[in-house]
Amino acid sequence: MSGPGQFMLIGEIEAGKTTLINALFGKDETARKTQAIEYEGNGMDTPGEYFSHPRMYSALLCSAQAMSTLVYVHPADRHTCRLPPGLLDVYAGKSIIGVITKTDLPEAQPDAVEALLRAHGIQGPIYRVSPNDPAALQSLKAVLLGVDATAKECLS
Ligand SMILES: Nc1nc2c(ncn2[C@@H]2O[C@H](COP(=O)(O)OP(=O)(O)OP(=O)(O)O)[C@@H](O)[C@H]2O)c(=O)[nH]1
Ligand SMILES: [Mg+2]
Repeated sequence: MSGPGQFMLIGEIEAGKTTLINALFGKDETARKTQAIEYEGNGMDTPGEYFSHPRMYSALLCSAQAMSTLVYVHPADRHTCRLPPGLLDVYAGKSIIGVITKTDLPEAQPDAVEALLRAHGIQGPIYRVSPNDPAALQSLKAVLLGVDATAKECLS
């Protein structure tokens, strides 16, 4: 079966990774702190510590090996980025995209954050999401989950 492939969410603690994966898969639950790698469909959620603590990079990169898409998740109200140059480019042939979360917050500055992500080497598409923007989520779903998932949702 050909599909969209596996994707992995990467980003700082409280970036909004679990909230995002829950929204992508229609899980109506409040995100709890992620303690270990968790799988949902073709997606992988990682604890922010794997990204924020350099000693955990090996775990992050080991898990990234089998993924076809690496999704760097960053909140719209955070103006620093700890993405080390080249961390996500260790493997050739992966799709690397950015997602800016929390665009609903009053202090959100998605344009500035997008520029920040570009400056840190994210060259692929950058999506902006928030809980009150279902259309934006739908576009991301099409990319990460593929059209089949969208069709399934329409039937339910
Ligand atoms: N306003 C707003 N809050 C959000 C959004 N996404 C996440 N949050 C909140 O941000 C906090 C952290 O969200 P999580 O999804 O747990 O973040 P995480 O990246 O999974 O964090 P770790 O598991 O610690 O790595 C929670 O209180 C969420 O409710 C968003 O788009 N808008
Ligand atoms: Mg989490």
